[in-house]
Amino acid sequence: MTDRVNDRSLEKYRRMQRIRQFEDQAEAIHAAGEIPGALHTYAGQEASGVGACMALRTDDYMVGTHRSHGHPIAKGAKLRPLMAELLGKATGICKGKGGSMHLSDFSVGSLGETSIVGSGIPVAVGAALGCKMQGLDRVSLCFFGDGATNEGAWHEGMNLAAVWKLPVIFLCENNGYAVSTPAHAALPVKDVAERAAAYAMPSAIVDGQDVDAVEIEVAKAVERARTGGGPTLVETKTYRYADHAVNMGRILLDRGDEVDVWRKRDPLTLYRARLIERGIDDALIDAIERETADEVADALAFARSSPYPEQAEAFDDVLVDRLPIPTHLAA
Ligand SMILES: Cc1ncc(C[n+]2csc(CCOP(=O)(O)OP(=O)(O)O)c2C)c(N)n1
Ligand SMILES: [Mg+2]
Repeated sequence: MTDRVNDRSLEKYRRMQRIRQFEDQAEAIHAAGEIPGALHTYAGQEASGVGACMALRTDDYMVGTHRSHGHPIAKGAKLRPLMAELLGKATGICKGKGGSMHLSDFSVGSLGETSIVGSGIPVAVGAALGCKMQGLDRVSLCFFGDGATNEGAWHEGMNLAAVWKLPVIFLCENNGYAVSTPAHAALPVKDVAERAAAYAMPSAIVDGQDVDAVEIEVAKAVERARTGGGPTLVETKTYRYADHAVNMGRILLDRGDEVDVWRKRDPLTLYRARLIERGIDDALIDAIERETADEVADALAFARSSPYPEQAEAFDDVLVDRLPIPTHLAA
């Protein structure tokens, strides 16, 4: 195994660790009342986000969902501004105005997340249209859940991207549920991937707990998009460990022993074993885990010590600057 392959594998492990430890920390401080609002964690789904983002270039676009702390981290975003945003601080990536469900980090191509299920799809398709019109070879990857594929905006976006052969990767993270509704109760098809046929779009189903498998499948879709072949729908079969949103009191759903079953195929445990199989030293992997813990602790200390935004800034950056009023309309 060459050093380059090992470096890449370790980077995937590092990004998955970052997400897991960031989420564990976020859940703990949310329980302690340090984070306002709802918090949807991504623990369990790390291989899906990291595998997909490792197949992208930094200047490619990425759009997330309400469950998207992991997506910008997977794309290489720094932790300090993300954690500060969760705490609503002025140093946050959206200056404290976005919070957990509206992280965006343009420095890594992350166009943001949205709490309206399915509303990221037109944004990703629009970004892809922009790339095509400007003759750029950037692609646009859109994450969404199984539930989002029942939204009208999803079907409209799929259709338009297919008709105009736009460079989009539709990445469905099928975790089996939309809040407490099992996917089988809301979808007439067994696999979301089947829906691609309605738009004459290629599709693939991949093990969402296997970071390498996800990267390989998404890389094919990226290549197709970049070379003018149009969009692809990739479905990752994955699982979220926590409730739909954490620390919300009464659990609305009894998942039996399902969580334990999925934990046996934890993406980090699986990948650690694969790295060792490839001859990577245990100590190197342990060091990554320790370094990540330091990074997350540093991000939290930074967030805690940062100021809240000034009241006077409440309307800054929320809308475009006020447009000049045409003279014939001015009083
Ligand atoms: C348009 C819209 N409908 C309903 C909701 C309430 N809601 C928030 S998340 C969610 C479930 C989404 O499920 P899925 O797309 O599978 O994503 P997951 O939470 O499983 O990651 C729903 C119904 C919403 N935020 N927006
Ligand atoms: Mg879901």
